[in-house]
Amino acid sequence: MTDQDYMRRAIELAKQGEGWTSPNPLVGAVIVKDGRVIGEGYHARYGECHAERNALKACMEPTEGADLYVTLEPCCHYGKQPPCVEAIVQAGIRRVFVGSDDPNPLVAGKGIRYLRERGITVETHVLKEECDRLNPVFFHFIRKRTPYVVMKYAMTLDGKIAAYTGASKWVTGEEARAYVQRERHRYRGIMVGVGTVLADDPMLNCRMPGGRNPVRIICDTHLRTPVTSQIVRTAKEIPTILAVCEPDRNRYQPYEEAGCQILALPEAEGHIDLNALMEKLGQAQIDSILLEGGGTLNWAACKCGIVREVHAYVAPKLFGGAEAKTPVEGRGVADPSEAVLLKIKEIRHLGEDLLIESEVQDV
Ligand code: AOF
Ligand code: ZN
Repeated sequence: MTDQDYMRRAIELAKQGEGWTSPNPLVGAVIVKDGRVIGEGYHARYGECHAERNALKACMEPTEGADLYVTLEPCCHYGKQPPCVEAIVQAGIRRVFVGSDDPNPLVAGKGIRYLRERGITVETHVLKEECDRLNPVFFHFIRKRTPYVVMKYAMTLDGKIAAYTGASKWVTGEEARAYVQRERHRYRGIMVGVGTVLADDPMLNCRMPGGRNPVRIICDTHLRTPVTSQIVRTAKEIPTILAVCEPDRNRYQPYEEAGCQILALPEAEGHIDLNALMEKLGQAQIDSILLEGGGTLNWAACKCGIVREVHAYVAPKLFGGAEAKTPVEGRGVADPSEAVLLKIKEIRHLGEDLLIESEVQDV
């Protein structure tokens, strides 16, 4: 086994925390002595023990002289947990192999320095790119304090999200739809426009067994969400935020009684100021959002620059129709030179469909 193999194992462990650690990172750790793994751990849940301490606790034999492989720089601050670097020193670890740097200003290089000052050999950037891929959300949120927004849609090969009648069940197949449920578990929030609520009356919950429901966020400038909608009726069980520009507070009452939280926001170009909304959601510790449209909201989100990734599920079929809805509508750009530029990150096959994951290029 090489250093990379042990780090790969640490990455696999880190993924087991998916959906539960937010707004903290996914982290995995492996402890190796005399060429054998003697302890493994990962960060399982927000606020609980860090990966390094979990791996140390799992060791059934003395850790003196052992090596630690950890996907993120060990912390050196008192937060909800005591500093991992202290536990590492106390355990007599000889060498530490680190994947990602920790951009958290409380850590940022200080964890590595602390270890080196105490005579521990530290090797950094072991499988850095793979480790970094665990935590795009954490890296964004710790710096910006606004949610990492992933725009998601399912379309036909001719770019339609529904037939001209509005019927959209189904565009993609079963495997792709099951994958979407997994994605809903992974992100803290799910956001749609009121048009989607009026058209589909969706639940926007996570139907993956053992999954976690995202906080539902409805962009509803004029408060048009029906009180009888599934979303409002289940707002006591699943956190639900209605983002509005409606100034008449008397209209909030039935929604608030049903369990919804109303966020009143300034208006920008006839709809909710999405940047103001992101600030507020960040303050509520919502670090990531799956944006499930429709087209009007998707365009507004692209235009104001809050979208970080685009996940397009593409079904090998054609709907046709000049009136059939497309994923991103609004006004659009006037010229190809004004396009929102993306970089393809990954393409996967999900049954008969494709998932194309791309990142928005910073301009
Ligand atoms: C985690 N899990 O496995 C590691 C983390 O408030 P605390 O004490 O939980 O500290 C959170 C910070 O600790 C986090 O922002 C990151 O910088 C660092 N490392 N955090 O939640 C872990 N290793
Ligand atoms: Zn720690």
